[in-house]
Amino acid sequence: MENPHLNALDKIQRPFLIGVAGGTASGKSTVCSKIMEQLGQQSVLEHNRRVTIISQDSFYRDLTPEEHKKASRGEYNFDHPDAFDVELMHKTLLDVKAGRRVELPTYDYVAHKRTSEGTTVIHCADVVLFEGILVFYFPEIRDLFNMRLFVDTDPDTRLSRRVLRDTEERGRELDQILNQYMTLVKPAFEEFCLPTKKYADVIIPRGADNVVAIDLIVQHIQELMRPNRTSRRQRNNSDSIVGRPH
Ligand code: UZR
Ligand code: MG
Repeated sequence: MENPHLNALDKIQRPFLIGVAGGTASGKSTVCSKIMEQLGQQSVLEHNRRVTIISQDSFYRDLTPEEHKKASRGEYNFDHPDAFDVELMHKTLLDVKAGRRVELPTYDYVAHKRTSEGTTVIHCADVVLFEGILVFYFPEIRDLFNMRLFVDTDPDTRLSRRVLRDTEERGRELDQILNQYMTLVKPAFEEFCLPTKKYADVIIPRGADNVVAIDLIVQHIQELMRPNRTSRRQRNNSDSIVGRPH
């Protein structure tokens, strides 16, 4: 049977780039997966996929031996803007916007470095979601987005998720996780991530649990992608408060 979403997606001229920011363990990846799923894309093979997700985590810099020692003691600040390879991130997103195929480095959270296992190839898509703690921090990257979402989940919920994730998936000890959270993660969130909430077009309280917000966002994306649509501005003769199609 024909997928109506695919038909709508067929008509988009260039990638519609959506930035998804929010604190650690706020549910950014889950929100992205749900948006993708609701656009009817989750089951499509990567190279045919019209909606794709890129994570800012792919752009963590390789650490110097000195920084690596700090990281093993839990003292390296991965939540600071300097931890990212901004140049590569910018270049990759420009390539994405230009509809080119890009290769993402693979990052290993246990070894804290890019793996030698190779890159992940991302093919040109119609909608690209770029998620990460600091995706609105760098002006040259922030300006590339057609729509900006901020996932706003309570800090206690985020901390409890972060503890579970770091112990289960990243092989870390509880005392190290909590110490790192209090000394690095939380202060960096307050200094660098939280102030970028003001750049969001839509703030999503309760993250991925917020089915109404996700539904509205998906409807809006579908509306923007509808072939021959009349713009909201033309219909209402007023500016739209969500999204800035350009
Ligand atoms: P999300 N991070 C690691 O734990 N290890 C690394 O090698 C690289 C990053 C963490 C980082 C940040 N902080 O809080 C989090 N630390 O990944 C961002 N410490 O990812 O948004 O999925 O929580
Ligand atoms: Mg994540």
